[in-house]
Amino acid sequence: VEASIPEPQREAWLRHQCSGFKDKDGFEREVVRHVETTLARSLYNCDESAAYSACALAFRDRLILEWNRTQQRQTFADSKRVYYLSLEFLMGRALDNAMLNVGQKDLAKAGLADLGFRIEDVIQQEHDAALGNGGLGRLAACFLDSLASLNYPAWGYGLRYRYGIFKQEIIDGYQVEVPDYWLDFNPWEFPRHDVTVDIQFYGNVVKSTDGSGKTVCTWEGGETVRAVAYDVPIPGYDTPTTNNLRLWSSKAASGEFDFQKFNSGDYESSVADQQRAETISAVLYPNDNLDRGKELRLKQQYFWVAASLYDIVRRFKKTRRSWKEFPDQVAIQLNDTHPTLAIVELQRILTDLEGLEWDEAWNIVTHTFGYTNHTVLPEALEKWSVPLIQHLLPRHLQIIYDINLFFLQTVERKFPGDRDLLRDVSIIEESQPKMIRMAYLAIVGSHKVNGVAELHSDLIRTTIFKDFVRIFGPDKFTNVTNGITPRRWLHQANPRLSELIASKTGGHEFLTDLTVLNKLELHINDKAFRKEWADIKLANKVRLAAHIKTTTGVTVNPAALFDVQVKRIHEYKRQQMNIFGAIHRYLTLKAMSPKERKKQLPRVSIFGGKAAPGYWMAKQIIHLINSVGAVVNNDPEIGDLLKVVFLEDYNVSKAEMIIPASDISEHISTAGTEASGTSNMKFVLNGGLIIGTCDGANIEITREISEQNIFLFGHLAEEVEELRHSHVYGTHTVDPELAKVFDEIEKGTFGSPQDFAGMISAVREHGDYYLVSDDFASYLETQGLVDEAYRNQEEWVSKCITSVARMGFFSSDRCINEYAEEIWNIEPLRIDRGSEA
Ligand code: F55
Repeated sequence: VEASIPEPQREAWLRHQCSGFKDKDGFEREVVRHVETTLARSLYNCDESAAYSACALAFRDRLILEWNRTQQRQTFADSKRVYYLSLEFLMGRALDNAMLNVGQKDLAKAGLADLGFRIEDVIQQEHDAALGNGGLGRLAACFLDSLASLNYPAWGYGLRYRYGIFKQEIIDGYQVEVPDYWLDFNPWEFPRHDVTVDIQFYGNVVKSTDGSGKTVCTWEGGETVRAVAYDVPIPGYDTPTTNNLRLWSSKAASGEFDFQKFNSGDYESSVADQQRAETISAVLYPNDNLDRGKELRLKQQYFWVAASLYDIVRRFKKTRRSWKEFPDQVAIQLNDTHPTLAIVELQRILTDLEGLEWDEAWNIVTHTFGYTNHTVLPEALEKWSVPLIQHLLPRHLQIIYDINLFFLQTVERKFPGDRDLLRDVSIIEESQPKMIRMAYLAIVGSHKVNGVAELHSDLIRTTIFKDFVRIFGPDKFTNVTNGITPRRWLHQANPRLSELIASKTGGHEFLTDLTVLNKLELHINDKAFRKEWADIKLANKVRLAAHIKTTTGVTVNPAALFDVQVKRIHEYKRQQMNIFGAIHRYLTLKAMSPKERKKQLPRVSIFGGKAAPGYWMAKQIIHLINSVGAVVNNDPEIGDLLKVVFLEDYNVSKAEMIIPASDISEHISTAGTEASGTSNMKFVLNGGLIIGTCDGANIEITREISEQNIFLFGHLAEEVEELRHSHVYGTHTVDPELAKVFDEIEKGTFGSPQDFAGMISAVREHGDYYLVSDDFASYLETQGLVDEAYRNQEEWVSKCITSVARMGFFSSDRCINEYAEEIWNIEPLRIDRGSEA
């Protein structure tokens, strides 16, 4: 490639190649240059927001150079790439991460100080990129960080939503949703107006015969929407590798609006066409673990999948290899079933457009895809109605029927005459209307299916997908336990702890090999170290206390035990049990004599999380938390002994502040319902302990850190089904301590009891599906153990240090290496440092 450029031109290019800044002076020069030219401001009107913009642009310039080099090198090496398809990437802020990953935060801190700014304030100016709901979207973001940090050739593909997850405001104790318009100034994305794909919808299928007598299907008519690529650089930590996240934005295929219609006076319909096109990438659906089957959501899925596959196939074609080599060059991972149409779309490209035979095409397809399942909750398993797919994607429906036909034929050959089995595993559910079971389609079209924690992977093998294990054999189903990136969730979120750990483990190696943390155990008896550890936790709590004060007006005592539950609000995650527990604590304190009360341990009960806008029960839970807070926080008899606060608008950047300030965090889902959980890992890594059920990754955390260091309670997954049955058939009474809590709510202590009647009747009248009553006694007892343990601060700090030392397993680097070896079959590709470094 290089040899084809004439020497004099090459020389001129190389001579003028920009190299980004090299030192503090160079950084300051770049910041000032961006303030004065790019932003058209000056020393006299450079506020923190302008300082952020200029600083981001200076780092962006640096990233671009390494990004370009990475992409050139990966193309030249022609090695296998992995494509991570996810409808959600919950990235959070980029600047701090970019500064740390390229290793120049200290330099930037000093440079900004010279210019009159505090780096913390500058970082805070950035708006979170919040293109996700919760764990699934954040996992995708951690994976991108690990893929780049481990030098894997990898691309993410997603949608460029104009509105990410809504901003949550709490008004009079209720959640109010406000649109999250985040694109006003986004220096981290690069529009690629030359990279577009036209995507077809609706229309009909025409059958014809080609010269050789073969039937050919063509998808004709309908409407077209244009996908435009926006690229986001993903820097690896301590490596020049900078991967690409490509997000698609929708617009009218005819350009701004249809000029023919416009000129002929049909203004309204030309504008309507444009708006309909732009609607596709307008907004992220705010449901987590719930499928609602809306047409626009299906359009989003196909739009994104078709554009991504076109792009991947286009890149493959440039290598001029034969189709059968496709799976040697391309691995595609499906983040849940949301991108499952990719399987159908690739089969369509290979057969209808490229003329391959069905079997050859299908062989390529199944060797390309891997599918990750994130839930066993029935309401979260995607199904699309056959009439809807027929209408929107008529050719895809035919292909799905063919995939199903051939699949059921292999089942019939393996298990002759088993009609029940055929019905149970059919991709088409014979309901009214018929539904397409997307998880089944994803399994049939992939070579590997994985769950996200051991218990979860066992559960999918033995329950929802058990028939497929019989059909395909056990090797197709595997486990890859989730992980988190220690760069963001330790180094960035908790810089002081990161430095302390570095000082005890011989540098920052733990950030690229988290198992190095085990060296901390050698220092467990070092007094000064333990003191420093405790001081850092206290400082993090002081910072959170200040945030609580400014955002809620509530004063909390940083010496109190901080008890945190921050995650999406969902009945299965059981925030209702937590707040019932807090009410119980309040009643217990109220019943005590002042003397007895004095002996109690002060606690701050901290909640945060968004409810899906249409999830009425989740909103009721938020309202109850705020109503309890309003009473408890103003009760002079209680004082510091109990505070209950709900933190508004929980997001990634708030998580970075809240998690390091936790003493105990709650991961209390009904056993068998939380696939993994990842915040559990973040809390322990930041020196907090957890109270939790035997669910998801809590079990593996226990295995690693030992039972001594975690507060487990509640029934086990294998007991859940029987307990639920016992509720329905009558013998069930509410736990007496929980009954007292319900009585108090019904007395009106926390406001109008009607407001909370739904939450109570879910337990008392509607079968207590999530086993709140069954686990309540065990929960209270274990909370008592937490109080007791916290009183012994020396022991407590030991538990925290020991736990952190044993968390090495939960790095997303370990997790990505497992995917790379077991599922993708890809190797790292090192990028040389540019001449300047
Ligand atoms: C979003 C949209 C739909 Cl239609 C379905 C699910 C979701 C979603 O947000 N799911 C989600 O966040 N799942 C979580 O994935 C995490 C990463 O694997 C797990 O840790 C967590 O247990 C699981 O609930």
